[in-house]
Amino acid sequence: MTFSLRRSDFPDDFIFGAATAAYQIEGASFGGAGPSHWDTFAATPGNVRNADTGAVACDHYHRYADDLDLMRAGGFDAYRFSTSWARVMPDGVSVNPEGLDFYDRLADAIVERGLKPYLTLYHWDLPAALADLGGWRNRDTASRFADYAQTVVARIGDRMESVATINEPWCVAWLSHFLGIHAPGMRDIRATARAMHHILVAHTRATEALRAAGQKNLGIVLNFEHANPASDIEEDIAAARRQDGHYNRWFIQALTQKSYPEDILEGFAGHMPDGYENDLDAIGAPIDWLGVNYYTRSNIAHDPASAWPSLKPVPGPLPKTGLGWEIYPEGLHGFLTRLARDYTGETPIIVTENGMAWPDTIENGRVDDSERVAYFDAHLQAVHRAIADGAPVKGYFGWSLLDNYEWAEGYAPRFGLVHVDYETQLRTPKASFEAFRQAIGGN
Ligand code: IFM
Repeated sequence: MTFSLRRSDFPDDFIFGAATAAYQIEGASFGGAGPSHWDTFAATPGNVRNADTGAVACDHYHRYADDLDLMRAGGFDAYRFSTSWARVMPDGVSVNPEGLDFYDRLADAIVERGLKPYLTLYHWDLPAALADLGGWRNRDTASRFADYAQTVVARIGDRMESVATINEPWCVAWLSHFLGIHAPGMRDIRATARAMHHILVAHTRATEALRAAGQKNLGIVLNFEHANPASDIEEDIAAARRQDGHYNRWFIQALTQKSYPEDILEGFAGHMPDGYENDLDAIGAPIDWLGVNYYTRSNIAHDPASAWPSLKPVPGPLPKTGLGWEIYPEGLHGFLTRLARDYTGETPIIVTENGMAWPDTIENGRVDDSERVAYFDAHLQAVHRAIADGAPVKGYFGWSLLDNYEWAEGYAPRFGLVHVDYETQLRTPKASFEAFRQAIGGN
């Protein structure tokens, strides 16, 4: 099982990598980490499938060296990882030296293997002490985030190829405060409107602080999901447009055009924080690169029975991943070209996550994940087409290096290029890992 494209089909400086995130792999119970809102969310009945938690996860805290050896064996150029705020600052404010020491060792280990480190500062593990103060509803969290960002970068920034502030603001704000699916599990439009803005203030404050400290190559990672109208009736088309607005347009428009989409502001009327307009100029300061996470599309129907945005996702006809997500590589090509055309121009774009869950089985020590090989193949072709069409795409990271903690879905969905046996912590590279190795020239 191989990909149809190889490294030589992409530009010479194109980066191939794999990505992970701290809470999903490290083991939050190790190394003096404080409680995060994911620990408390997972400890509450009904929030996470099987009541799974990130306490041990893939035990990457102790096994990082072996995991990075796998990255090198796969022939990857770069490793995207995140630091845990709750590990670095257990109470959200004061530093845990053990936590910083861990990331110092990790940074060295990445570089020693010839990998470029792509750091993400916030991949959702908000210290519970800050959640107590209102979390992302509280504007002050943005300033605390800037302090944390400076602390991490002061210690490991010298070895980082690039730094992203926030992973997937839509998940931090909408999925977590409107749909209630992720921590803190709220379903409240006012909380959502505030989180949708404060997360960008956090990005801005951190970027300003890191630029002042001389850190280079700063970006942010947004997730995009193609919003497909469930039918060609006018109401469904308008509903899909609203879905596109809060999901795909809100953050990128603020970051590149210093404004929020009018149609979504109307929905948030009365709930945005006072004076939010005064932040937009700073929010729109240039970034050095944009990270794009892409997985699927949604089919959106008008739902007259529900409050704004009066829409609901309905099942679509395309083949699906193990999580029931439609496989739609055209959407990745669509976003890469649309972003460059409408928003980011020549600013480099990096596909920072792309991958699929599948109920893999291990037989005779092998995982033949041919469905995942086909998924990656189709999406790499979409990236290749986008580059040919002029989009400045500079890299592609598969999600994920390891099977890991898939948030509210617990450990059931497997996204890894490498299978993890959670009883023994044995790692087994899958056929998709081998397909990458062959395509990009690992050992
Ligand atoms: O596992 C997540 C990751 O943490 C953020 N992006 C999407 C992935 C798959 O759901």
